[in-house]
Amino acid sequence: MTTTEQTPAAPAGVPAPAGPTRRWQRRLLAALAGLLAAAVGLGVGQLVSGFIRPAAGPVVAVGDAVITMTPEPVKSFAIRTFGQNDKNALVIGTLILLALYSLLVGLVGLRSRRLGVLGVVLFGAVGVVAALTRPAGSAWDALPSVVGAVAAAVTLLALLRPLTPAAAPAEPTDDEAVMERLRGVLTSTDRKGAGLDRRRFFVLGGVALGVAAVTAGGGQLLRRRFDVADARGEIRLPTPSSPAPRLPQGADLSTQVDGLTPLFTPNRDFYRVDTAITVPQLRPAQYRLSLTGMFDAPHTYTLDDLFNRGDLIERDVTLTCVSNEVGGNLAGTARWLGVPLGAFLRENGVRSGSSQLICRSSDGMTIGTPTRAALETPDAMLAFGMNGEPLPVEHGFPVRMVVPGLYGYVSACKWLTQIEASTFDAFDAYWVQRGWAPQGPIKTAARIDTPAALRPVKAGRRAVAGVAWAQGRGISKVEVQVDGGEWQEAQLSPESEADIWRQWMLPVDLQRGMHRITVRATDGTGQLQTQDRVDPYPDGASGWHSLQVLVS
Ligand SMILES: Nc1nc2c(c(=O)[nH]1)N[C@H]1C(S)=C(S)[C@@H](COP(=O)(O)O)O[C@H]1N2
Ligand SMILES: [Mo]
Repeated sequence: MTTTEQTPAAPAGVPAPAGPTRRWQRRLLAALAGLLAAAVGLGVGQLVSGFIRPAAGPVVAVGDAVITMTPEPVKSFAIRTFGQNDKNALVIGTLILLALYSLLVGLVGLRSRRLGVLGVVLFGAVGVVAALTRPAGSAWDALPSVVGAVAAAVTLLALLRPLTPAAAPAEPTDDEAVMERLRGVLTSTDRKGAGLDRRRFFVLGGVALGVAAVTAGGGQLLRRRFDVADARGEIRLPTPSSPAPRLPQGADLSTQVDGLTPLFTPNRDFYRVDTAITVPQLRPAQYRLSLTGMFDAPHTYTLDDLFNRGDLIERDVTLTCVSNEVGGNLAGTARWLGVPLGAFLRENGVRSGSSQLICRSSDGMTIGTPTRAALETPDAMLAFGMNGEPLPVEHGFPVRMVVPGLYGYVSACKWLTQIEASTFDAFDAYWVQRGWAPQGPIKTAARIDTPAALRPVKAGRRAVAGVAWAQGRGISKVEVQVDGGEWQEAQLSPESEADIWRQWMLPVDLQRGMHRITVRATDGTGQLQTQDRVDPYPDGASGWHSLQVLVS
């Protein structure tokens, strides 16, 4: 034990608390000091990042790095478990880890300032490395973590000081030192003993908390400068020369069946899958789409260049994520507006030797799309409109790619800023580096929306309904089986295009008890959906969706 842990004689009249109690008190406060230091560090980091770019903030940078480094199974688990909230879960997880770490740093700092400061430096270093290894950053991105760490270290030292006496020698050796020590004891504001100035600690702690709140809030305000919501609101979408085919009367079965997915997914309900903790904010006026690589005459385009073309198309396309489980909801349908991709690529002289388009987004994401699919899929496009609005910022504003028939990870690059014509041999895109298949054609899928699994259902005639998709091939038949009986053919929403899902519906008499309902689809080529159950990794889930319902 060091002298700081000893219990000096208390002034007369003031009961001295037992040694262990104060020891614990001191440790508790030291841990709190660590926590407050971390809060100040994050707040200051947030403030500085407000001057640079939101993604440079320490928490975002570290979270981003965690996403990049997370092994695929964990990432899949996160998408499965937290769905749209996977990023919030990550940020909260990062904050909890940091909080625990900072408690420790406080405790260590009580023992040794040097080690405490080292702990802070270590965290700052993690932030710096994370920020500098982000694909789309600059050296400036390190600044928030550096300044934040300095602020945290200063805070830690300031808060630890009232918890420990001024460097008194372990054994007072001369009279002067003894007197000094005694004076310290007698004049201490902390009536409970020397070296623990609680009042001073709490005053400083309050100041730290205030600094943390003000800097974090200031950072938040500064970040608003980057927000493009207003600019998006001012955009007027052009009219397509080739509008989407008119849907037949009564096309949307969800108006008749409760719990059935609507034919078109409203933008606010559209699933979102990406690695962006802070959504990229691209200013429409500054937007550029550049073409590089294997093109004979590559151009760079502004948003107006794209809007003012005479060959704009509007198409209905269902987007699907490769991470979607059997029965999952990582799929959505929208009416997209944009530039026909095939014509666009030919115009720039894409070379026949190119097998892969490396699509880059402003945040450094790379999505590798087969050149052939981009050229030959009739409804493939550079989309800037979604369900009659400019693309929502989370869905890729101002421009993304849409190629029907391919999972999003190989076709649907959001915040698209560059297309490099290349080959599959030359480059593995982000998800391929993580073991996902380079080519990702969408597998035939059917999902039961209603009744919901294990939700009580009333006996009688009930509509069993859902959606089925096989983009590019279309759906020709959906069959339903109850308790292993005969396969019954379901009614389908009217055939419109092969690129969107079809709703299906079948009235079924359900008696009391547990029942198993299974669905399977046949695609437009007559191919029955495979019954083989496989997980999404590495090229998409397959198998028949089946669930149990309790009928009462
Ligand atoms: N820039 C960027 N684009 C991206 C992704 C991403 O992480 N970053 N994810 C892809 C994946 S895996 C899918 S399934 C679709 C999802 O598009 P949505 O979020 O608009 O539904 O976007 C694709 N485009
Ligand atoms: Mo995806």
